[in-house]
Amino acid sequence: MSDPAIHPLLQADPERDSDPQESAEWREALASVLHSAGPQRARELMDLLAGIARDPAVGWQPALGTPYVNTVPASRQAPFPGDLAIEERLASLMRWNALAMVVRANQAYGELGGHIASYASAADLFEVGFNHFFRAGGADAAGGDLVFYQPHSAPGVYARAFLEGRLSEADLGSYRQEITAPGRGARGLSSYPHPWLMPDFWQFPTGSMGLGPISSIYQARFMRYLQHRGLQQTAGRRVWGVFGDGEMDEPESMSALTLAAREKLDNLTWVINCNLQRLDGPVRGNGRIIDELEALFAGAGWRVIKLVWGSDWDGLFARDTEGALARAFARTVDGQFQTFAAKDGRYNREQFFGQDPQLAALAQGLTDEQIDRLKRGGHDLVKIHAAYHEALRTVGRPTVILAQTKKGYGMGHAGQGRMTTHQQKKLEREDLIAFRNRFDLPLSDEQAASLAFVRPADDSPELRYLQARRAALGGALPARRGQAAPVAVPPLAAYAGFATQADGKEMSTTMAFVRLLTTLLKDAALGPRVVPIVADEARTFGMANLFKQIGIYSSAGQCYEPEDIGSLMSYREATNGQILEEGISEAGAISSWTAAATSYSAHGQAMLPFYIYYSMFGFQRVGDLIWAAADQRSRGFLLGATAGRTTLGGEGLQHQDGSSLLQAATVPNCRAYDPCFAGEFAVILDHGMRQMLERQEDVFYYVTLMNENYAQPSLPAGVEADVIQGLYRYGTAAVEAPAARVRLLGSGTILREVIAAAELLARDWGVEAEIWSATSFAELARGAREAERWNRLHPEAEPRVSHLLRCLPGDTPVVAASDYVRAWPQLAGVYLDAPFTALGTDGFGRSDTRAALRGFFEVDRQHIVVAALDALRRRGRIDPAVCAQALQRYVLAAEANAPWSV
Ligand SMILES: Cc1ncc(C[n+]2csc(CCOP(=O)(O)OP(=O)(O)O)c2C)c(N)n1
Repeated sequence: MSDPAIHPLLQADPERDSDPQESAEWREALASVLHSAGPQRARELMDLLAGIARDPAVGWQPALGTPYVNTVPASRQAPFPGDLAIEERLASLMRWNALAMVVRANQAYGELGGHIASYASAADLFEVGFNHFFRAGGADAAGGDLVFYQPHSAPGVYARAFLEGRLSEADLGSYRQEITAPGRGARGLSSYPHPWLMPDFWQFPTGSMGLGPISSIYQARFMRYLQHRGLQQTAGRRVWGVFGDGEMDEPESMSALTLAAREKLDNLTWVINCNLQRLDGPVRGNGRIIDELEALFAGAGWRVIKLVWGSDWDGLFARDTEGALARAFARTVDGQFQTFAAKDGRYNREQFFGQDPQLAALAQGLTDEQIDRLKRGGHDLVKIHAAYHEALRTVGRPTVILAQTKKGYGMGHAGQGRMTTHQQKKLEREDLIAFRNRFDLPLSDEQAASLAFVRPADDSPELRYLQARRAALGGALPARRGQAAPVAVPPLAAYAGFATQADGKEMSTTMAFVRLLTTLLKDAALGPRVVPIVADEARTFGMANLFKQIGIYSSAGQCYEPEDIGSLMSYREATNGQILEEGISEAGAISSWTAAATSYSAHGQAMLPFYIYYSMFGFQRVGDLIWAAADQRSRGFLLGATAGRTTLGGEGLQHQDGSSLLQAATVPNCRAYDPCFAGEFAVILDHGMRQMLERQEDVFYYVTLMNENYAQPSLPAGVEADVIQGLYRYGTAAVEAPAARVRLLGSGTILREVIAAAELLARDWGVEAEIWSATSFAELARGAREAERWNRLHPEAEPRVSHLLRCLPGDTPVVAASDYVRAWPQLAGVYLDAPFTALGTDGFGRSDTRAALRGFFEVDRQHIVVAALDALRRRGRIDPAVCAQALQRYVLAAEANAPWSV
């Protein structure tokens, strides 16, 4: 047999062998097939036997694991095409500069933080990618690979950009100092990948563990979507993700693995940096994370390539005819492997190779120093290249490379394999000099101790090599583009007349949305760019007719006759289908949305995604993914349907949302609206589309939609700009010689209660009420706080008046009511000069009718009247007796407990 990796497989486990003689015969038979006919024939026979053995009578289940050795054996390894010596020197320089920037920043300001050990373990994995695999799009940034970088390795990526001449020494000296850097003429380097903070550099924000992995899967799938829909040629481009082994514990990391396999995403390659440690300690101290991940990924349908041992081990494996190494690995858990990483060669000789005589014999002839330097797979450029090369040849499946590394590699006693290494950011003089020696860096003792950055001359062999490699791969990475060709938006009047001039027609705002969407889909320019996304709720929102009309995207087309084939709304899957139906995965749906919403940047192709979902399962459920989408400068619409705590009558406390708008308001580039009427919605949609597609502003919209049917009035003329600013005057319930005046604000469905309350105030109490539709308390607050700040900074200038105060000047009491918590209207209320009362749905939801719920939460018309009268009483504008009468009249017995009490 020529293939050393096969030997250990052929050894029987003596402890579990009930008939060693028979086992030996089978083993030899297989060995003989391998010798004479080769591995392909061996696989055929194994398939045959496995088929028989899976018969229930035998009950055999294949183990998903393979021995703890490299999947690509030395004999089948692709030759390394680069200059190994130069690449190793370059990697050493990057390790040093990355370390120096973190240590320097922390010497200057101990509070800045930063990480050395993660990149120290990942440097070689990155470098092989950069030198041989990660393709940039060149001038056409849309053409390259998409690479997700492990966030804590950002210093290494900066260190490379420094050698490439993309960042200066002053920039490296401004790591984690984005605010003060420009004052020094430098560019601040963000802690982790942030497209918002470094917009021409980072593409994908990966700092929150788990979000990079799931996003990368949906990015790879979205590339296929673009291709299948005929929008862009994406074949040949890949998505790479370099992630941590600890990060794989995040539910998001794992939740879409089967989707990637189902969709046959062979354009996706993950490299998992298995340094066996996370922040606190070992990822699986008592097990082996590589084995666990192998079973997980293999079970999910991925190609798994284990990259466990470096080339130095090849000779040991070749000599190990008895399989002693494989057996020793099988006995060794990660906690112990970590200790081996932290200890020196002598310890490893005694404790690992000293386990049995066969192992000891293998180590004979190796010095302690050589044992110390035995590389793990993820530190061997040749082996890494072989694994990546193999991944690229995989057809029909995504690939994961499980690369074993040492955390803090090369940090010596100061960090390698240490429990505390993740947060290590200070190194003593001796440690720095030891690092210099370890990587043979061209630095004097003093230069090492003073953390001098190293950059060879531009015409040095190293830098010429570095630049040539990147030039061959299309240019520098990471690189992000911020613009795409604009897309024309049809005029509002052309498609939204039914909403803006509704003239009392009954419909819900959800129905209005679906009708608007359906029309936009037919627009020649915009239509193909629209990406409707649902998480198994299209029927809930009345979108089932779109199934047939535009089809559900499926890379496999439709391999069955749908049960409802004759129907107008037949469930139609198609390769060029337009709807992304993500099933019950909000995390998946929002990741799809983000991929479409950033297509203008990642693919130079602007798209317009609409993800419609139960509003409760958005910001609350996947808020961190939305935050990442915001950081990624997404453009698109999120639609919180069945919104509000009292519009979704019977559903109760898990479905009824009273806070999504508030959460949306905390996202800087999110525009959050709560329209009551279809016409308002249409205006917001029009404005948003123009802002994102024509003016290319990096904002996205969160808009609530209701499923309650009611009469839709026509939009008053000329209020469009006010709708966008968050407030317009809907009307006044006029009274001749009023007893007092009040202003009522309503948002979403509760505006209708406000309108009714104004009529009651006029009819029953002689109070005149202005009615204001508050389409967005968040936008009102945005305008108000900007004016407030400007005025504070310009005390002697003519003061600016916000839209809020222009609409609501003076001290007429204001009462605002919504289907959300009081904090939503209070966002704006604090900027008023007038007394302000907020009504809302604070507390847990309940199941009951809408009317009962609105009464319970005290946001119905009667409670609004009482609140308005009370506001007037507090200002001495009406008699307290009037309030008491009102309570009696509307039978509003004071409840013992407030609705929010628990
Ligand atoms: C959602 C989230 N939770 C926690 C953290 C804090 N955190 C940062 S790195 C890290 C450990 C990472 O371990 P691993 O993925 O194994 O990567 P390594 O640094 O070991 O290469 C943790 C817990 C985070 N960034 N995001």
